[in-house]
Amino acid sequence: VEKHRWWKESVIYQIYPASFLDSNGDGWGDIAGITSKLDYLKELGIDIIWVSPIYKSPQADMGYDISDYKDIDPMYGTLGEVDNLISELKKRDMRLMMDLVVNHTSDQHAWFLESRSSVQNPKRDWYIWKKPKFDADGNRQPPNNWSMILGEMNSAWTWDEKSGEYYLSLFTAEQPDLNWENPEVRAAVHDVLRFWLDRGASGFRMDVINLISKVPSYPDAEIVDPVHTYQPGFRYYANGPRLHEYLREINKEVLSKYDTITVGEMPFVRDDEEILKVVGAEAGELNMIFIFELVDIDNVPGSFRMTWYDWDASAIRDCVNRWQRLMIERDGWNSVFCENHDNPRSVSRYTDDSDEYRDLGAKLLCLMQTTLSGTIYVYQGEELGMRNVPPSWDPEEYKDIESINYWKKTLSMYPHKEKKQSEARRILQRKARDHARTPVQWTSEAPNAGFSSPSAKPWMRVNDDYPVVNAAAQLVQSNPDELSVFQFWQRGLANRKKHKDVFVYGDFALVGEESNQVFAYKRWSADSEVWLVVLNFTGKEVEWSVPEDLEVGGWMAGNYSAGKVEKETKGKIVLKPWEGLLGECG
Ligand code: TEU
Repeated sequence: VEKHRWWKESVIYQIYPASFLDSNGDGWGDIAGITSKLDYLKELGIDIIWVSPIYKSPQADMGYDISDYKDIDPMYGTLGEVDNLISELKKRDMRLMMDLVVNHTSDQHAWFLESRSSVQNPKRDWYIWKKPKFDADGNRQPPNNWSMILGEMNSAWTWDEKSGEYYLSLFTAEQPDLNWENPEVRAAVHDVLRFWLDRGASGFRMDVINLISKVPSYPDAEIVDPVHTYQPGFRYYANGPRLHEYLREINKEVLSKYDTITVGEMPFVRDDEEILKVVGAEAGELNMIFIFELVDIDNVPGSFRMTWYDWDASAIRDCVNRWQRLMIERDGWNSVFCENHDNPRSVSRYTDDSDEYRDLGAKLLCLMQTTLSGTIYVYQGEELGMRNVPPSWDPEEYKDIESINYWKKTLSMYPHKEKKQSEARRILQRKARDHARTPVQWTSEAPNAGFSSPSAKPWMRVNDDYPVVNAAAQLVQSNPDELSVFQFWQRGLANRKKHKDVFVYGDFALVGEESNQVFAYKRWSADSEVWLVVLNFTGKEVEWSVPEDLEVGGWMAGNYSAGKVEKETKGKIVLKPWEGLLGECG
């Protein structure tokens, strides 16, 4: 693995600005709120913050629908406040990553308003417009059967009555896809990148960047779900024919002239060779990607998010193992993450978020992430072990456009079917994006947990558990024998940096028998000791045999203890529920 790259060793913290910290009491988080917490983040061990979109936006999809790439939405602040944020970051030797959303714009972006205004407009071709099709009965139909990603039962095409054509809108009707085939569009995007790099940003998280090239014939998708009219079409727009050309062009025109970090969000693609074209050391495209294997672990394969699929530790193990190999054996690079703003809370999803196990579960996941190769991304609140919203919340509390579309559609399709409705409720309780979007719980202060002033009404309801789960409680070490989740992350990140030859750049191998309960691996480098990580991904006591060829000198850390762990180092050991161990081997 190619060493000594700052973007490989850095730890990134994702901020979902609406829910991070509200400094002016309007119920929405803001840039000044972010700036006021930089010391907190520095203390945690963060080097870079990635801020989800703060540009001007009608907020149909919480800022992932941008109407001006070069201005800030007033609800978040001003360009001057971003400049101030950047200089405060620099003082602390930290950096800023912007969220670049250029597969689509808002339908209120000036480019789209022009494009929509008439078939002759010079910007018509900046978006993807197509004539309708007609069925045997003469009814108007969209150009193909692709379904919408954030409203999976609808068509991905939106009808424009005025010009008599459809435009492609893969995510929602308010997010028309840009036409990257048009060189003017690409030049306009390059210009946006330069604007932010010149202002002092250090790089970009690139939203669904692998969807920018579509198969030009726009074929119908195969039917995977006969109940619905529209079908997932990602075969025809994920890693499409010109993707690599476009990415290399971004590099040549812009990135190569700056010292940047780039991470491309890359859903729907699993092919190793295809991935290495993007993130291989010599690829010249992106530093790393977000691959969805781990966060899609509970989706029905081939489907979108609003489905449920059972999984166990072997699925985590296979996925992690594959990724560690791709990095280490083939000199690729990648990101390590369990959470973001599009997924439920990891402690609720991969472990047990009951009062008894929440703390242990969050630490188990921390132990795993901080001991894997890849650039680490911590999502706001993950360092506190924040959990999903309680099942008792009514679907009306959910604010995300995807959840709202899903719930409305369920009610309209099954108005009298209680069973269908409760199934849908159950899916929302497990999978909705809202779970990660509740306000960060800073203190135990009622009623807004320090996110906003007590008299404000937060844009989204605060999780009921804030009196127990909050940052203030976790920053103080009340009991020397016990670490909070925050402190456990702090230690994990520090240990990773101290031993970066092992944990960032080192070798990786699975350890022990194949198991659907325990996931164990070892890490080492040319001139280091071997480290052993053992993770019990069940809520039961499990017996595990230390392999005979591993001489474990001692267990240096574990999620049940603040210091050295007293446990056998040879033969059969008993792992407690959700126990994770880090051992040093001779
Ligand atoms: O998400 C892209 C995306 O494809 C997934 O979140 C998708 O919804 C999921 O895989 C379906 O199973 C990005 C942003 O992170 C998200 O917040 C935006 O809504 C979306 O793009 C559109 O910009």
